[in-house]
Amino acid sequence: MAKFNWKRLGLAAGLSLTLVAAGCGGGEEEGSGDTEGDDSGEETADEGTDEGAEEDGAGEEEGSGDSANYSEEMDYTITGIEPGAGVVGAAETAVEEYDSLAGWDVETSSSGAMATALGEAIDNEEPIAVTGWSPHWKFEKYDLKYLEDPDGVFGEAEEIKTMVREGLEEDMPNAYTVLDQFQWEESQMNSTMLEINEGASPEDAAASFVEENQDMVDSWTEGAEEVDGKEIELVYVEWDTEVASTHVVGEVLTNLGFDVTLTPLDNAVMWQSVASGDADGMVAAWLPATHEDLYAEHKDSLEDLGANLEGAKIGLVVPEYMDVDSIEDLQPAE
Ligand code: PBE
Repeated sequence: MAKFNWKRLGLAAGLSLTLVAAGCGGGEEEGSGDTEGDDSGEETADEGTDEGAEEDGAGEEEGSGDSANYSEEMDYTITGIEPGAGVVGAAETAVEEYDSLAGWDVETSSSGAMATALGEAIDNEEPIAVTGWSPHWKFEKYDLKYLEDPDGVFGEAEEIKTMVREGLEEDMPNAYTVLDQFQWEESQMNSTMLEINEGASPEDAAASFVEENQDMVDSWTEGAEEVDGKEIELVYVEWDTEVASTHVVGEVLTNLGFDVTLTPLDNAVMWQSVASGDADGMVAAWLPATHEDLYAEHKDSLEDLGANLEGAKIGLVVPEYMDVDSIEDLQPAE
């Protein structure tokens, strides 16, 4: 809880600083315009133009100065997440492929630590580049942008897919039906993630999603019958997206009478456990690019139940206030 309150405070502080800054700028311009405007009407028009030009000039100078220092200020470091994540692997490939990232490091930690670092950087209007993905609540909470990736290292649009172990259809046809029919939209996943980010437990956020979206949930359970305490295990990684989706599916299965276990694992272990049949399924497969290698390794021992969400994306994400648009705008350490 403390973490979330702190973030909200931080965001509020960031916003008020921006407003104060904007207010000051506007005040000064108006002031000087008014004073000079008293001298002559004609001049006012000219000065208006000059003023505009000066403003632009100042803006550019500031911008290029910042952008020259961004990479150094960031210590030539991309703020990553869990070591096994596809987006971290892609960032490492980007460091190898882009001249602009020569000598950079991809620092790994956790999705939570990345989010904290991002929030802190934004509070201080400092530059930061994170391994990002969407859907994600960070785009609702902050003004962020993906850096252009002209070499296509981070792939194009991704789907999040559902994978189950072989034999699930025979053993647990009702769970199979639900997993096969589970599919939702970015906005729904976003609102669930945001609720969790704002302090709700994943269980509570999932329960309220199910309560508020009964028609959609009915379309997932259509044709599935209630069971009496049959055990099922879903595996996931503690990425915000997967925490949300896995708990929503877990809630639906619980309501059908299943005894549900949700187990957080590392990415590679998650794939392995479904492929080996240790776990029953997962809703966390990012394809075609993010988990391409893991899919290639395990696809013959899994059943692919198709997309549960379309229009996902990964890439390097920076705050809007950074005057860079492309990975190529960054600067090598060497
Ligand atoms: N992610 C979220 C994962 C997939 C889901 C983008 C952090 C990854 O990079 O493997």
